[in-house]
This record gives sequence, structure tokens and C-alpha cells, in this order.
Amino acid sequence: MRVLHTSDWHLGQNFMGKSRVDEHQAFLSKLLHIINEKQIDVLLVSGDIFDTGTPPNYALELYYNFLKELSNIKTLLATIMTAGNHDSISTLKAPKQLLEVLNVHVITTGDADENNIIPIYKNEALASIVCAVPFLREGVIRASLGGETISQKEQLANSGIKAYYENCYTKALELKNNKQIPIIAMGHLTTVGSRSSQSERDIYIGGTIDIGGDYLASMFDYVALGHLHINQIVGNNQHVRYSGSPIPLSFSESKNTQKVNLVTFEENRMDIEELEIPLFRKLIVIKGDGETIKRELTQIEDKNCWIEVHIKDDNPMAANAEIREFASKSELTLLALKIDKSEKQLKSNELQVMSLDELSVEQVFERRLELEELEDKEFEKELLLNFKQVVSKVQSL
Ligand SMILES: [Mn+2]
Repeated sequence: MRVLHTSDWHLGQNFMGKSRVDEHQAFLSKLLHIINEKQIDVLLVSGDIFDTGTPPNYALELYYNFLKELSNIKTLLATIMTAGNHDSISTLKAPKQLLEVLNVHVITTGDADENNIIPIYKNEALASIVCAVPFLREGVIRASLGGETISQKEQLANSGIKAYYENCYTKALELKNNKQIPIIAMGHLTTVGSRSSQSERDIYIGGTIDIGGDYLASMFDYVALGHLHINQIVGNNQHVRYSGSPIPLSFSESKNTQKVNLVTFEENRMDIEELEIPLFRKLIVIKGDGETIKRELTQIEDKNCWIEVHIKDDNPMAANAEIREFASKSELTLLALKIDKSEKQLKSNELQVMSLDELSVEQVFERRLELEELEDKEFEKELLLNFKQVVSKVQSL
């Protein structure tokens, strides 16, 4: 029994105005290759299939074309996909019944209507059971518990998630009926002892939900997690793992190695292998003064890469202009240019140069308003208030 575990594809991600379609295409081709070559029985995708609730059409096309290709692989018994916090329930759910025909199970909410305890049959014998747990939204968690107090909300969410997993495990045990087969769980959440990166949004506002790797480890034979983008083992539990995302999703992830996990169950043995996914495009972060950055830019031969620079220079305006000009001449793609204050500036605090992506929409307006040097402070307040109202109207469209 060979299981391939991946997650956090974020298809359709808009990366500072750039599309990731080529990178995703390269990854999905590689994935098909691995499934064929390693004769995978079950493919697990633990959430965040798409980057947003309304994925662009090219992302849907990628997804469906990939599923079509999967259906041509006769050795593959089943594909199980769960919704992550980025996914829209309705987008994933719409083709659910059609996909079942292709042995693709899509689990979106994990509520009572969805049968998320999935038996896998190989040569007509029960070979494994997968508890396909998606990102658990509040309603589903609350349904597995009674009562609620605001101060204990976080604790309740924790016990709600625990209760949910216990429930799944009990159902799986019944189905297992004392056979010697592995029970696998999927999940989309943070767990104790795991590392995170900048591009993962907190699951719940105001705190960290943490049901702990040890807890999951005590029940299941393998836990295929998603949500954190770095491939990792949770604490000391070799069989509780994050696959990580197959492409770096932010510049903060540029130093990660992208992987998928291959889990092999044989007799009573389990073997886990991390398979590296080659980078289609490199993300590069360069920090330093104008001269240092220019020097490092000269050394970049791969014109396909995307670059973020952090300028720490006594004359950031000049450095900024020089670096931009240099990058465009050398046909390098500079996606973000940030200005860090140099020691000298921190002392004198004279000129403050900031890049737009460090400021909120309101801050930009406030800065602009300052330039007007208005005498009438009430009028200024009124302008700001009107502006905020317009912004919130635009954002709610
Ligand atoms: Mn994610």
C-alpha cells in the first residue's frame, strides 16, 4: 500500500501581480510522473487546493486537467482531497458527485452529511481506512460540543477538534473490524512543535489552536497534515507530518525545500520517504546597501527567477532608483523593493522612505493629507472619515 501525501497547492495564487501557472503546471506534471513511477495506490491532498475562494479559470482548468490525467492511471485506487482554510466550500463541492465517478473524493466541511471515513479496497480486500478531516470551521467544531463561553473559546475549539478526531477514529475502528490495516488521518491545522512561515494565515483570529501532535500520533498510523508550508515531522512523532507546499508561496519561503511524502505500508512495517519537488522558478531575497545589492544582482544568471530586495542604505532614494534601473537593464524581475532604515537614518530620523506595500490604504491617504498642511483640523478629520467610508464600500463590493 503506497500513499502519496501533499497539501497547500494554492492553485491560482496571484503573486504580487504574477501568475504561478507555469510553476503549478510543472508541479502537477511531476506529481503525475511520481504517481506512475512509484505505483501510488492513494493520493492525499490535505487542503488549500486553491489560493482563494474564487479561483481564476486557468486554475480550475489546471485542477480538472490534472484530475482527468489521474483517471488514466489505472494503478491509482483513490484520490482524497480536503478543503483548507483558503478553499471555498462551494467551489470544491460543486463537482463532488461527478468526481466520485473518477474515484476522487472531495471532503469540504466534514459535517454529518459528508461521509469522510473512506475505506480503500485493494484486490477486493479492505486495505486501509482514511479519515479525511478538512479544515474544521467553527460550526462543525461546535456541533461536536455543547455550550460555549467566550473566555474559553480557544480551549473549546481545541476540545472540539479533539472530539471530532476521536469520533472519526471510533468510526474507523468499527470499519477496521480488527483487521491488520492502517488507519490514516488527514488534517488542515497547526499542531504543537511545528514551524510556520509568513504566508500562512492564522486559523482562528486571536490565537493558536493546538491539539498537539502526540494526541493525533496516539490514534492514527499516519497523519497527513496541511496548513503549514514547510515539510516537517511534528515533534518526535515520525508518523505525524506536514508535506509542505510544492512551490514557495512567499519570499519568506524561498529557503525551504519543497517536497511530497511517500508512505509505504508493508506487512507491519511503515516506511516514509520525502520526495523533493524541483523548483521551476527560484525566489531570491537580497539584503544590503545599494552597492551590495547591485553586486549580487550581477551574479544572477537565471533570468526566470523573481527577486525581493531590502535596501539598507544611507541614501535609499538614490539606491532605489539605481537598483531598479540596473534590474530592468539586466532583464531581472524585481517584484518587491523594501527599504530598511540604515544606522545613520535611525539616528537622524530625517527622511522616511517607505515602499507602498508596507503601508495600509489609510496610511497612504494620511501621508498625502499631511502634505496638504491643512489649517482646519476638523475638515481634515472629515476627509479622513469620508475616505475610510469609501474604502470600506469598495472593499465590500
Ligand atoms: Mn496553505
